[in-house]
Amino acid sequence: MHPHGVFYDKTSEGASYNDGTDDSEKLDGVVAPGNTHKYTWKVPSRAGPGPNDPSSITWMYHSHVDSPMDTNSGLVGPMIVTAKGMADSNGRPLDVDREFVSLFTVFDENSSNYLCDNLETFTQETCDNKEVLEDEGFAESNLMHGINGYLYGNQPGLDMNQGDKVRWYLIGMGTEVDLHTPHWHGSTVLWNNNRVDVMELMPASLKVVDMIPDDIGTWLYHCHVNDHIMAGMSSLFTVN
Ligand SMILES: [Cu+2]
Repeated sequence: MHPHGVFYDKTSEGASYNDGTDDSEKLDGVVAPGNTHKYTWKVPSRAGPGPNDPSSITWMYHSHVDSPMDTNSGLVGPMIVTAKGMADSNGRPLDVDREFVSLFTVFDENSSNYLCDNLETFTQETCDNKEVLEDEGFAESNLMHGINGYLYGNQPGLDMNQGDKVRWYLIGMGTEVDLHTPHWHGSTVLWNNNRVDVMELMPASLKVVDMIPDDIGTWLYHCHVNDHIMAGMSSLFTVN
């Protein structure tokens, strides 16, 4: 498990590469099934919000054994840091009513550790059938254009009240197709004191925007890249 942004020493970096340290002793980069490893990640002020940031920001963590394959298997998550003096006892920013994390990525399930398991569980095929694996239509069907892994408006829980202070933590991941432009209908957001209703995300980008929804209703929240619109990269949020 490799974290972004926080402070760690070599035994808590969570990445195995030729850095001159002894992986057989530190064991942080590859933790085998059934084994455990304790990571220590410190949060000095340089891991918290910067001068132009709001009261909290997001980092992320992900498996770094085979980073593309592991993140396409879902081994990726957010990590929110709130400025000193701005957090409640749970670490949440005091000046915000609602927080939402959105991961924009095209999960490539062709590159997932679970491809063969999924084939065997949900179809009559197995990975022994190379014709299936090489079929263009099958490969395309495994590109899941999602927000938090949800496609075509199926993401639950994006509910808020009119006038709430809503914070959106945006995370991009993926490869060269993963240029995403999250767009909110019915509201605008502030990013870095700029007024926008569309943001720009590249792989491993981390951005925070604040919204005060004023327009009651259920609204589209989607990536504005044409190919991604057609492939279902959309959710709904509701302002009560
Ligand atoms: Cu997109």
